Amino acid sequence: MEEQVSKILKNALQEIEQAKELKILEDVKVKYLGKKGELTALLKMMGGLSNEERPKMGSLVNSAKSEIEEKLEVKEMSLQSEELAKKLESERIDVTLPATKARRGSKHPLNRVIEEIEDLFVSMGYDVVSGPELETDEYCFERLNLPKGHPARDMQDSFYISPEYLLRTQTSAVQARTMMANKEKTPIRVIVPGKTFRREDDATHSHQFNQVEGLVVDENISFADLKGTLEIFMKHMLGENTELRFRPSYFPFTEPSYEVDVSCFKCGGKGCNLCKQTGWIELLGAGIVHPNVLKMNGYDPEKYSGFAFGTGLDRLAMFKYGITDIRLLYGNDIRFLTQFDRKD
Ligand code: 2NM
Repeated sequence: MEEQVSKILKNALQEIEQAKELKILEDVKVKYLGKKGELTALLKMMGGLSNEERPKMGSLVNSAKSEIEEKLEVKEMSLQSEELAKKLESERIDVTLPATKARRGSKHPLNRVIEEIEDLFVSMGYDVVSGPELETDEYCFERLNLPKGHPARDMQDSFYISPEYLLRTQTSAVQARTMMANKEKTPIRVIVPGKTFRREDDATHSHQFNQVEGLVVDENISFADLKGTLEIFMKHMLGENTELRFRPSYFPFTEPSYEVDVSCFKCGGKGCNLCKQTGWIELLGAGIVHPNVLKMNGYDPEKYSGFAFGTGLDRLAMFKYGITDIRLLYGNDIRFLTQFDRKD
């Protein structure tokens, strides 16, 4: 029986030593120490031994048992840490790998220009106002001193929805609305950026385009205020060296009226292909608000005067960024749009 114990012990220790996985180690444990295990069987046989033999064999079997238990525990711990290390290795994440690139959108050149203009005028105390794109004949024409029969109201040039409603041909309708809505008839300083619509479509004209118009109404407003304001505006947009030239013109809502040219920012006024050798580029319309317009919108022309101006944002953006075809602004071509994704 002694031999049997040492044989079992030897086998058990060897199998424990060779176990490569926790599962196999568990099988070994059951094989020797389980209810039907080999060592357990020996313990059960103790009853049949003589009184002299029993203590000796008992201590022999028990010490074999504790040696096996001890080795099992040591092996179990080493297998556990081995398996954990393997798991950690296989599930490792390399935090230094480059991340999937987030695709950032870019600001449309028209919006860049609009925001730049808004920031400038807000800094001078103006409000930014918007209004409906579908306008009434009353606000688009009547209140702007374009009575029925005026050639600018021609069906050929505008998108009429009904005899009364049309897509606005200029944002001035919003200025009329601003004057009418101001019940106290206090001074006004507004700019109105927005979409406008006309029945034309070629390389330099789109049926839809963007405008910004400005209106100031106060006491003692003069041409000097208009001139200074437009100078600040254009120098800010196109560079400090920009010069302005006012040419007499005609608009029904202003008197006197002007076409305003800026010195060519490509050649500095010497003459080039951009300014068609003239040194000047026509960019704005402007004037002193017609007394009829003030009167029709509730302002007393004896007390108040005002100036107004308007410019095409598409044209301004094209000059500022050197864009040669207006249709690029509305084509949604990502190769075009991403070129403006940087500080100027
Ligand atoms: C322009 C040119 C000249 C203009 C006039 C008005 C209003 F409402 F006061 F009558 N708003 N905008 C105006 C004047 C617009 O655009 C080329």
